[in-house]
Amino acid sequence: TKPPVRVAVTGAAGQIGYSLLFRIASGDMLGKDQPVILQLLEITPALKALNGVVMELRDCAFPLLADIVTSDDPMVAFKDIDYALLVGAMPRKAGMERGDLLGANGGIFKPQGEALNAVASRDVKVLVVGNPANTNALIAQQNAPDLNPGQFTAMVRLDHNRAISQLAEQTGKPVSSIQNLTIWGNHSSTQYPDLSAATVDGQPALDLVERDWYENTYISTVAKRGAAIIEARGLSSAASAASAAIDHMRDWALGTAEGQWVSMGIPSDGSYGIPEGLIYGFPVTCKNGQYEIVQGLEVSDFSRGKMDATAQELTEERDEVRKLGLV
Ligand code: NAX
Repeated sequence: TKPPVRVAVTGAAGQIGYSLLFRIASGDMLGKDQPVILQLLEITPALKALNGVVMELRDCAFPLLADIVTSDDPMVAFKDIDYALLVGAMPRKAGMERGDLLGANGGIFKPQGEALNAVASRDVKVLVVGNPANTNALIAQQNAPDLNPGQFTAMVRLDHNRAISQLAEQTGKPVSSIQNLTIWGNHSSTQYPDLSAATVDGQPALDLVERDWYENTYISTVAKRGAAIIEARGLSSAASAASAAIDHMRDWALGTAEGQWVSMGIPSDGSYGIPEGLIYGFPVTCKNGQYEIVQGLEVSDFSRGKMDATAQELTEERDEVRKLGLV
C-alpha cells in the first residue's frame, strides 16, 4: 500500500467542510488506493464544532483515513502537507465594499500563504475555494515566495459543472455527452462560460442551441446560479461546491481524460492576451500532476469582450490588494 499523503482543509467545521472531508476520506479525491492524513484548520471558537466533525469522521471507519490533526494555527495545520484546500474565508456582509472584503480576507490569506511557504511540502498543490477565490489565491501565492506560483489555483470548477448541467438540460442530453466548455476569468458574475468549442455527443454545442438563448439566458443563469441556490435553500451551495473541489484536485493530481479539458483558475502566463500573473479561469488539461493551458482556440469578438471584462475585474481586485499592501 502507498504511504499516506497529508491534506489540509481550512474552514473545516463549515458547511462545505461537512461534505468535503467525508469525500476526501473515502478516496474520491486521490483514489481508492491512496491513504490520507487530514490536517484541519479552524478559528479557535469553531474548534469544538470541528471536534464533533472529527468524531463523525472516525465513526465512518474509512479504511483510507490514516490520521486526523486539528489546529487553530496554520503553522501546525500546514506542516508537511501535500494538498491544501483553503475553504475558510470572510463572506461579504451587507453594505461591505469590495475593498473591505478584500482587506478582511487578506487578514486570512496572507498569514496562510506565509505558513504554506514556511512548512508545507515543496510540491504542495493549493486550491482556494473561499471567496473572492481568485484574488485570495493571489494573496496566498504572493506571500509564499519560495513556492512555485503555479502551485496556487482557484476554483471555477463549480461554475464549469453548472455550465455542463445547464447545457445538458437545454439539449436534453446526458452530462456525460458534453465536452470542452470553458469558464474564463473570475469566479464572480463577470465569469464567461464559453460554448465556442463545446460539443454535445461530438456535435458543436452552438449548433444545437439558439444564439439568443446562449448570449442572453445561459451565461447569466450559470453566473447567477449561486444566488439561485441561496434563494431556494436559504444557504449557499455546499455539497456541489465540495464536489467541484474534489473534481478540481482529482483532475490536477490524477489527470484529465484523453481529449478533454476542464476549467481551473491558474496564474496567467499571458495566453489569450490575459495579463500575466492574474489568477484567471482557463481551459486546461492535466497530466502527471501538472496542468497546461489548452492553446490555439479561436476567440470571437463576442468572446474577446467577455474575456477582457472579467480580466479587467481581476486587475481591479489586484490593484486594490496592492494598495492594501497584501501582495
Ligand atoms: P461557512 O461559513 O459554513 O464555513 C466557513 C468556515 O471557515 C467557518 O467554520 C469558519 O469558522 C471558518 N474560518 C473562517 N476564518 C478562518 C480562518 N482564518 N482559518 C480557518 N478557518 C476559518 O462557509 P461555507 O459555506 O463552507 O463556504 C466557505 C467559502 O466558500 C465561502 O467563502 C464561500 O463564499 C466560498 N464558496 C466558493 C465557491 C466557489 O465556487 N469558489 C462556491 C461555494 C462557496 O460559496
